[in-house]
Amino acid sequence: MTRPRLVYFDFAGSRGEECRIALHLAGVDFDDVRITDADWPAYKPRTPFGAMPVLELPGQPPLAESNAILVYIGRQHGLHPKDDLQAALHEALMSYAEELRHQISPVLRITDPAQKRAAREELARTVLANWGRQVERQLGDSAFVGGDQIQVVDIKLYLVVRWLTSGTMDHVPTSVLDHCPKLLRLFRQVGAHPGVQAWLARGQRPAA
Ligand SMILES: N[C@@H](CCC(=O)N[C@@H](CS)C(=O)NCC(=O)O)C(=O)O
Repeated sequence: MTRPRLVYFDFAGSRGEECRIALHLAGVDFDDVRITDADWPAYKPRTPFGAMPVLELPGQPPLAESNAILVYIGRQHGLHPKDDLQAALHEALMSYAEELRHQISPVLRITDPAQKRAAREELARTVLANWGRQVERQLGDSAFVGGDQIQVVDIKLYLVVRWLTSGTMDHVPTSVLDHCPKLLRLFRQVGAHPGVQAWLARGQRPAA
């Protein structure tokens, strides 16, 4: 291996996509390795914690956990605050985004149509609405969390907001974060960022 490899499912969303976008914005020449469902059981035991994304760096142990990967990329390439407290504040938001994903996952596994509808409507009304409200309280008037420069925290929030508001989660209305104008503005700013646009224009398989 001569250059970094970012390993994730062939899916243009969630934790893997946020790491790919961060690497792209950082200008890192990396191998975008897509693991198929068929190949996943063989690769899984080689990952640190049995999950992806994983960042493989030449001559180094594999790095797992999306937030650790994002912070590492951010620190190396000026996409994360240098000030320790500012960095910790960004990392708190990133952890809060991961907490949300862990709350959503069990609801997405419900298959019975009536139970699924009820659970997702309840999720939108309670967990998702509250998550947006709490994040909104942390945001200021600038385009991004840390001011007018995009950083890894913004990429993480962008992916989560895109997922929640995309309409791909049945019974979760696209208006679920309409009470969070600052968060929606950040989402639009990240989506309009030239580096993010350039990544999205590569024609990745669209996904929330
Ligand atoms: N906390 C981890 C969660 C990783 C995770 O759950 N990854 C999912 C994909 S988004 C996965 O690998 N699922 C397959 C499996 O667990 O077998 C992170 O932030 O990277």
